Amino acid sequence: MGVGRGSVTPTTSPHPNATVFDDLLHGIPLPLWAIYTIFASGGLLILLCLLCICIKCCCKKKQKKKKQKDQITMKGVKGQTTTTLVQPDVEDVDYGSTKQHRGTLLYSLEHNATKSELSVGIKQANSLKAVELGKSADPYAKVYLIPDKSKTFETKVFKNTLNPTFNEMFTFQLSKSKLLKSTVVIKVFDFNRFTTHKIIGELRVQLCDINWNHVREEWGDLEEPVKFEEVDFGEICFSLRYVPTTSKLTVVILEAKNLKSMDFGGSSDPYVKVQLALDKRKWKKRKTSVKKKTLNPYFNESFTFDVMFDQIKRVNLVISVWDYDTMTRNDAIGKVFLGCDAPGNQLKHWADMLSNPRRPVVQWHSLLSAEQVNSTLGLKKKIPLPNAQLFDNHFN
Ligand SMILES: *[C@@H]1O[C@H](CO)[C@@H](O)[C@H](O)[C@H]1NC(C)=O
Ligand SMILES: *[C@@H]1O[C@H](CO)[C@@H](O)[C@H](O)[C@H]1NC(C)=O
Ligand SMILES: *[C@@H]1O[C@H](CO)[C@@H](O)[C@H](O)[C@H]1NC(C)=O
Ligand SMILES: [Ca+2]
Repeated sequence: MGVGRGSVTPTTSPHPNATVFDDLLHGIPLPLWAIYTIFASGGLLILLCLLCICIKCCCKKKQKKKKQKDQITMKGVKGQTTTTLVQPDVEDVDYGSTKQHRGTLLYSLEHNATKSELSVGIKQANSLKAVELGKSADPYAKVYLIPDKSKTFETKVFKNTLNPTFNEMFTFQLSKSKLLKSTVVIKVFDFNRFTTHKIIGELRVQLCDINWNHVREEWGDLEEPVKFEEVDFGEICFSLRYVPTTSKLTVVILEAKNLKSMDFGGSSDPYVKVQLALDKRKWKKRKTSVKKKTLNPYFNESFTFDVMFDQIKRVNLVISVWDYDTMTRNDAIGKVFLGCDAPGNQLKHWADMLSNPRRPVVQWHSLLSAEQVNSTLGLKKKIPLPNAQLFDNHFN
């Protein structure tokens, strides 16, 4: 066997025109191994080129796909595409999903059958979504039951966090039979002094599915809120101002919106009562004018009360919206109360007023049912005064 030829031929001879090829090769004034090497490198080069082209093509395809996906999600966010127009392939499903992460909530549920009491614990939330501009939120949670929505509770407001620790417990009176037909609704909102509070997400737990032998405590995902069940009694905006040196408490009733309609024809004739209680006894009372046939009245009416500095901590301010009726008794549309023992948002407004003396502090409030506020507040009869005349002169 020759050194050059013998060792190379076996690997290249499968060529059908081997003899012609061999003759050709012999005509070239180069050693055989060099020619084979040249051909081999040429082949390798071509292969490499082909590979490059292939990869490039694939990349372009992928980029195109990605672009398409970006467009889909952006359109989805704006709500301009219907899902029927978009048929994602299997690998796209996760990417193109419009389901947004709103955060998780740790809650607990417990029912005491002897006392007919349902306790709902709102423990903490994690990785809440920032729904307003900026990267944070001022979250608080609201909890109520459906179908009986007569009672709504609120946690305190937490400033500037997406991971609040609420640790609050709320109790509903509920028999076992009603329990099985009820659903707990927990909503997490982002507090905002000047507008309606944006909802971050909500959690619904059907109570028929639960084993009541144990306390249930678990994390749940906050979901997109159910639209049709929003605002119950309406919202009201007012400002509070306390000047300790002059002992003046000023309440400006600004406006209300989305009030519940109380009259035929889907409207109401709202007016607002501003009431003060001292040590849970009815004390002073004023009211705004009546706005005819509207669910979004604008008042801008101011009321000033004398409240001594040593009394301000024992005072409750009750704001109630009523529907004026000519023929029948006026009905309460909704109520809120403020004071040092008030819940959530209402306590916040009161505390902000006290910590900013002389400055008016404006805030929106969701109205609650009159029954709930009556029973939580538990006001007693009017303060008996030895001299009614003196009372009138002094305070009105
Ligand atoms: C229910 O409440 C009653 C009265 O307070 C108490 O004695 C009982 O232990 C409670 N039951 C449960 C399961 O917690
Ligand atoms: C609200 O009332 C105040 C005092 O009466 C007045 O100065 C102000 O201009 C009113 N605001 C509006 C928007 O009407
Ligand atoms: C709430 O209490 C007020 C006065 O205490 C009473 O006039 C009103 O009827 C009560 N409203 C309801 C719905 O219980
Ligand atoms: Ca009316």
